[in-house]
Amino acid sequence: MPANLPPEYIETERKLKEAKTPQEKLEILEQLLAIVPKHKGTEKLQALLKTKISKLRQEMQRRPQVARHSPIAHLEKSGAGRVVILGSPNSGKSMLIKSLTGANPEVGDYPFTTRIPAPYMMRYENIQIQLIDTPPYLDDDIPPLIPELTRTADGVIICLDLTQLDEAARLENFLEEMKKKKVELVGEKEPIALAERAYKKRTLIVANKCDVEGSEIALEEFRLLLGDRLPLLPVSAWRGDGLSDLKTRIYNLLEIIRVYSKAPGKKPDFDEPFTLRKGSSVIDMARAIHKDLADNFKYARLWRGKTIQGLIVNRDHLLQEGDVVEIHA
Ligand SMILES: Nc1nc2c(ncn2[C@@H]2O[C@H](COP(=O)(O)OP(=O)(O)O)[C@@H](O)[C@H]2O)c(=O)[nH]1
Ligand SMILES: [Mg+2]
Repeated sequence: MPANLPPEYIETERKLKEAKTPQEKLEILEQLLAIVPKHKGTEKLQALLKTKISKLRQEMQRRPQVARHSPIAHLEKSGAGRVVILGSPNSGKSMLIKSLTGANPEVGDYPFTTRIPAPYMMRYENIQIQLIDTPPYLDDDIPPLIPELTRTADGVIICLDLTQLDEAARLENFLEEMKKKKVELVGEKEPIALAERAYKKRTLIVANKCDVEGSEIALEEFRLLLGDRLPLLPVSAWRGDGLSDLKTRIYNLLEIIRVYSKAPGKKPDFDEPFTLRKGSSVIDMARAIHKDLADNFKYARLWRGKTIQGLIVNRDHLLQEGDVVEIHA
């Protein structure tokens, strides 16, 4: 932190900690950027503020509008994406979240330990992904907040219990009920058009408790029933089997890429990726950094692996995971 910041800056920065809504936070960050003296010694700080502002804007745009009285209104989106964890009572949803995030949701051997949906953050390499623990679904009676919450998600995990043989049949029923409520849970192969994103959700089935004896037989039955409609991954939330693979699969559910921005003559910051939807182009990246950069875009330089080093590209050039982009405006 440069020592020569004006008192007004320090004062405003203090308010940042008390900001309650993302809107408030954004306003304070913009004030900070306006106040900070513009010289060489504060360049890093200015860049940091700009990154924070653009990330917050990105997140706010993604945040769905939910009625204030709704039981999911308190759940703010955060991180690179949101994945809801659904499942029947006692299937191990909370323990799975505990093992993936290191957080401490209540785990119990009685049903309905989790009564209201609760958010947790899972670190995946250099990003955070929000996981939401949910109350269980029942045979004929899906709590209305489940389809509502699922519509706000970027991906879905259904946690099945390998020690409960009726789980697969129950799942069939659940998928049908969700369809009636206008939410379709689909596998990796089914394409999702832009207009369908609100109700078609990429889904992964996790078959939990594979540490239990005889679970292979249950797994085979689940496989038979599901066919290849939805991917099925055996794990043990308790012992840890399959969890590192699961993290990668969760990242893939989001269908995003991580792209890094770079200033001319500087090194990119690989700790601060921008996350963009797959299929995004250079101009989407410019927009994510700052609206002005997109409005005044001239050209960009691209670094990709060992083969592409500073190639000049235009606004429509498609980006890939790991790309480094330097925007010139
Ligand atoms: N053997 C075994 N038990 C598990 C596993 N995951 C969860 N459990 C147990 O299943 C019960 C329900 O777990 P919980 O996470 O509260 O389920 P939830 O109701 O779906 O949130 C608890 O007694 C857990 O100890 C697992 O991978 N293996
Ligand atoms: Mg629970």
